[in-house]
Amino acid sequence: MQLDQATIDKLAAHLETAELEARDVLKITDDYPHMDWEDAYAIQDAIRHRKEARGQKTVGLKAGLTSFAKMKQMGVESPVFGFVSDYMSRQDGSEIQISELIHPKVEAEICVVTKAPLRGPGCHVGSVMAAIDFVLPAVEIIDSRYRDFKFDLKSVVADNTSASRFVIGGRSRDVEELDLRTLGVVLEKNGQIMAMAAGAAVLGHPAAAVAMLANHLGARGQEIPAGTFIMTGGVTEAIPVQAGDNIVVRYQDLGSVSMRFV
Ligand code: 0L1
Ligand code: MG
Repeated sequence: MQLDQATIDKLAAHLETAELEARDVLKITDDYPHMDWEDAYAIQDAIRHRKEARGQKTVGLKAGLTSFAKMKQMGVESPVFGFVSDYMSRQDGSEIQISELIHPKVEAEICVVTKAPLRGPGCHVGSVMAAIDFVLPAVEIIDSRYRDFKFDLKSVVADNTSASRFVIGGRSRDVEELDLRTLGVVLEKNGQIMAMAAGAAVLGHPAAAVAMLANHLGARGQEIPAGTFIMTGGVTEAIPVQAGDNIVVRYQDLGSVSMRFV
């Protein structure tokens, strides 16, 4: 690690305050160019501890930048991992307040809930498939705290991978009933198709994102507990939204998820 605990805590407070006040900031590597991956995840952990200390529950884990479309859109080459909190959750079909956010974008995600713990190293698609309880669709609303979504990977990890809101909808299905690779997804904004993809857009198989997450946590002495909700990452590029926009995402075999931005 390159940063001391006081700096980690200061940067966590800086980024979380930007999130809660819906105010953009410059990427933190501008001031801390030597920070390393451990520092970045330590800042994210400190943000999580701040939320949990206030009584906000961590209700899921997320993989981000797992599709080639998203990597290309953001000019990066590897996935990142974060968490979602209870206050970020919104009901299917609900209104989402734009004034609480900076410059939100929506992502269509295939999500899973586990029924057995997963601990890396060595997790692979097979071990993940055996540990999935059920599959369900969600839309993630990302909202980087960095001005104009301009960041590098360490800055974005520190910023909890732009986590902001999420909407679970549709219907859950047993994983045996689905082919996660060919599962089609169509994202519409105001009735117009904006993007479409299949599950294989996520690292060849959405379960591969969960395996990467388990191996990432394993390297840090942690595991994915049974009963964890995991967002595997946007299947398409992220779509910007503004007040008045209606989003509907249709998932093959999993129903749809919708929301309106106000
Ligand atoms: O969930 C995601 O894919 C977001 C990863 C962070 C980068 C971004 O804000 O696009
Ligand atoms: Mg995402």
